[in-house]
Amino acid sequence: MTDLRAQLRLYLVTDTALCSHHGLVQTVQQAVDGGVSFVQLRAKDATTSERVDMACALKAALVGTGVPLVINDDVAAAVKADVDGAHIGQGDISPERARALLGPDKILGLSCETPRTVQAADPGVVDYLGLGPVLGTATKTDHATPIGFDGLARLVALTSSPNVAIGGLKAVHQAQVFAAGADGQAVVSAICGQNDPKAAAQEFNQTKV
Ligand code: TZP
Ligand code: MG
Repeated sequence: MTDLRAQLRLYLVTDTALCSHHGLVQTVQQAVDGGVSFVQLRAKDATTSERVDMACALKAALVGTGVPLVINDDVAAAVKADVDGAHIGQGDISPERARALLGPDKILGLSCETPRTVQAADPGVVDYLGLGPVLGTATKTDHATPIGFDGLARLVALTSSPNVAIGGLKAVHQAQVFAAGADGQAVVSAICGQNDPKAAAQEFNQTKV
């Protein structure tokens, strides 16, 4: 059985503008070569049909890597593209509805920013939690107040679900992320916005500390 906690170790979230330098597929391919272990297609301004096209291209590029691909916000696109799953936020469709659409075997991730939302997440419905934002970030302009590494540790302590920290994280933060007890680190600009996405991914020494 695949170990989701291990797959969450270095989680890449794509950003259409930041990936434009090398192109989406090349950026992701290079990042996976550098050690990225999970990919989320996040294309905020795209239509469902555009997301399906992007996801199909990414899915083809990821064949044989064992790296899961999920789509942010758009469960319909995830179903249509038949990727590994979807990631939703508190303002998206409910986890129960997302699970019903995805079926039992796909991966469902849920963003949680507060103790209340972490405690409300049903491990029978949701496979993993995205926790944050840990630090401030320019990548997501409407993010909630950063929780810091102490806040991250408090959220991690409230859940037995696999989880990944997100928000303003760079390779230099890896020790603090793992010290807080998170299973992994989700990044956008630390990899997508870099000239060499493979080298940027390699900077994340993937030894759990
Ligand atoms: N959700 C919370 S913060 C964030 C998302 C998608 C953006 C993180 O971007 P970066 O560039 O890794 O700080
Ligand atoms: Mg969302």
